[in-house]
Amino acid sequence: MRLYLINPSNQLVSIVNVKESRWNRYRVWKPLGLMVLAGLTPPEWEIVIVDENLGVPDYQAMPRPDLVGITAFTSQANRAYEVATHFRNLGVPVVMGGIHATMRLDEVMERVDSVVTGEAESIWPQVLEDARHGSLKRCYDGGLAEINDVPLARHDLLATGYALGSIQTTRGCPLNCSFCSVTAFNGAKYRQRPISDVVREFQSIREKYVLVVDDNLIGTRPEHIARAKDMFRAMAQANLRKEWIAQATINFADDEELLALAAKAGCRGVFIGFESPTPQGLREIGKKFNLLKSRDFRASVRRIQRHNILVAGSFIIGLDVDEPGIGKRIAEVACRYGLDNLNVLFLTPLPGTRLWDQMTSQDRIALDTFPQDWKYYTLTFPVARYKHLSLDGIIQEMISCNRDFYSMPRILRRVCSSLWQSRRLLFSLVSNLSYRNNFRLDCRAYVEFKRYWGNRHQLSKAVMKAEGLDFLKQPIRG
Ligand code: B12
Ligand code: SF4
Repeated sequence: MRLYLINPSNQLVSIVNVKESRWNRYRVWKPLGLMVLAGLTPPEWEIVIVDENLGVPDYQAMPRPDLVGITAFTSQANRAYEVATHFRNLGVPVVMGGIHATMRLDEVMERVDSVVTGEAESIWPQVLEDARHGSLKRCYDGGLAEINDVPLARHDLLATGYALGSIQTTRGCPLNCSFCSVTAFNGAKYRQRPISDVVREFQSIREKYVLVVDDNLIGTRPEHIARAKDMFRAMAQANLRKEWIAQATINFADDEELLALAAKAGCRGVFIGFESPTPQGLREIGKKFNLLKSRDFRASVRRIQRHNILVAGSFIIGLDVDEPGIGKRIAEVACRYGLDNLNVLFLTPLPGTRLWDQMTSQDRIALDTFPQDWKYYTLTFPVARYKHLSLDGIIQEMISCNRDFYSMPRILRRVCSSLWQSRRLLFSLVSNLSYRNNFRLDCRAYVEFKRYWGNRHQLSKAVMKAEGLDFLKQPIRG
């Protein structure tokens, strides 16, 4: 039995576009969900994982599979449906799973043979068994997995072509920020994998550099942090010789012992969501956590960096509190905090989030012809109507923010400061140049996006006028 597991591409996502920018080789993450599925698959299946981010293969020339499994984030849904159609036309059954399938079950069911919602650990062997007997059900629900049942991912199946390996050590996040799908998909309960599994899986990764994909590496409560420390101790003791980066919340900075252990275990960088430069913004998205104890962000960032760990920060543009000038303000704050990298995204309503419900009820989703418009749900395009910012306005804010933060003099200053403070010079240089280059690609993409948006707007205005419904929509500025 032959199984293809496919990660569809979205050419509009500049960070996975390796052909456009060689720096992206250091930013393409492996499709870990498919490697975990492969780990759950019995040996009688011959498995091929296709990651279209590394190039779209000639499917016609490949041997006919018995089953195709497709994963997709929302931004990959369009391409997922194209791939599904290709195989279904050949009579090959197609199963789709992952976050988009879970949040848009009806849409996905119309386009594939079978859908798996939720985490797959408890259900995938059953799906394969049914496929073998030609009796696939239309829908399966995996719910939330027992964390001890998460298998070791099959790193051997994607052994070449990547600069970085990846691993997951925890699932879920209790914080439930309004724009984020993690709590809706992986649950509010923070689940930690057995430390021995994590160490064994690290040992099976060939790459020296690894991305820990956890949404919240250390969790929020004392017992989570105690377990994170134990995990770091075990990693150091196993002498893994890996260097890794991870995502964490700002409380990572609050415990010197934790930082020292993380650095000893190979932590070289953390990606932290700061989200908004104002307390009002943080309250709007429900990230009250960042406001605790009247936190000094500059001091927190510095504490992390003292352990030779780089800090990349993420912010959002387009909150209801954001007014013209927000782009420059974010760049200024990011420099003041001393961030090594800045990643700014447009506020984007993703299906399944509280923000989605709110924007839908307020009729503020501007690109809402689905599934076609999903390709723009990459967080790098403004797909909604923003309170104080027009389409042109919000794009200009993004450009001015990136232009400020990634100007060559500022990059040089940051790289020199990493050298001076003995942080990772090469990491700092590569990541800054990569972000600068993606900013250039994104600027090109905005031109095309505005054309697409303009056509869509004209069309919908004409249809509504013809139907006498134009009073229903608020005017879209821009
Ligand atoms: C790593 C990661 C990335 C990597 C991608 C790596 C890759 N190729 O997979 C990078 C950095 C490139 C990335 C990019 C983006 N990401 Co991202 N990313 C993640 C992150 C942190 C972890 C994903 C992961 O590896 N999880 C571990 C694996 C084991 O879990 P899993 O993939 O969910 O798989 C399980 C189930 O879903 C299921 N399953 C999955 N696929 C399939 C397929 C079949 C057939 C079956 C049966 C089951 C099944 O089984 C698996 C085992 O239980 C998630 C957050 C999260 N917790 O999921 C966000 C997340 C998926 N990303 C998100 C977003 C928005 C993006 C971007 C659009 C924007 C951005 N800049 O971040 C881009 C777009 C990428 C694109 N190509 O279009 C959102 C997606 C929301 C949505 N509705 O789509 C998430 C949920 C984060 C969030 N804050 O909401 N991301
Ligand atoms: S943004 Fe981060 S902290 Fe907030 S819910 Fe998502 S994973 Fe948790």
